[in-house]
Amino acid sequence: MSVSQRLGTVVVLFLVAVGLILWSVNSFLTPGTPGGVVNFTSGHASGQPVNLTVQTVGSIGFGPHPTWVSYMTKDPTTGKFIHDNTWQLPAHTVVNVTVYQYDSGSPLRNQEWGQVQGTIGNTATLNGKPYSFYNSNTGNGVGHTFAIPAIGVSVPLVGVNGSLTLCGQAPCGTNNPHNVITFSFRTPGPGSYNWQCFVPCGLGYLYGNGGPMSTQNYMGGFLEVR
Ligand SMILES: [Cu+2]
Repeated sequence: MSVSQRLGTVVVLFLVAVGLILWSVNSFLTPGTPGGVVNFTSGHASGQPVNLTVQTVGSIGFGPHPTWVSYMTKDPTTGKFIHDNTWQLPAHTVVNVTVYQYDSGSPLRNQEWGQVQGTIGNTATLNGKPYSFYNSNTGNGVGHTFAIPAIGVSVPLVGVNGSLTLCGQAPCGTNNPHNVITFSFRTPGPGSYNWQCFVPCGLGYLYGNGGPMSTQNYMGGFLEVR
């Protein structure tokens, strides 16, 4: 190999190394695409509640991260579940939430997350039965939580039996094992508020808090209150 060939190889290897470093720094710093906004304000009559239906899936099955856990939102116009988890909502309005929970669960690291908090009546229903606390050391544990920290909302989403064949391709249909959780909360005044899951459900990431837990539109999104 001539000197210029060797030099060429070194330069190429150097550029590849720089490229890899830039790529990993960039992917570490980029929180991901925020996802689209689902509009619940158009045609909303003042004083009427808003119905928000979501599903939580153990693996989304499509997109750049098909193995990641995710929320999906039911588009109020088309009735289809879509991967857009930022919601435009009217201010000072009751939101009736229905969660179709398709993921398995486990004991919570923090039992506080087993408490239903900040909802109307500090209560929720699990498959039709009211509950205000779920002991995640029993049954199938808790899969995810739904929380809006700014207004103190936190609801444990009880897991399904992990030994069953679970839905691995969103949107999931109700023929798959699931739990139905309902609760209501009141939106605050106009502003942007984040919602998120607090269960470290990012399997395979540091302490479970990376990947879908730290990427917008998987285990979190925003309420754009108007
Ligand atoms: Cu989660």
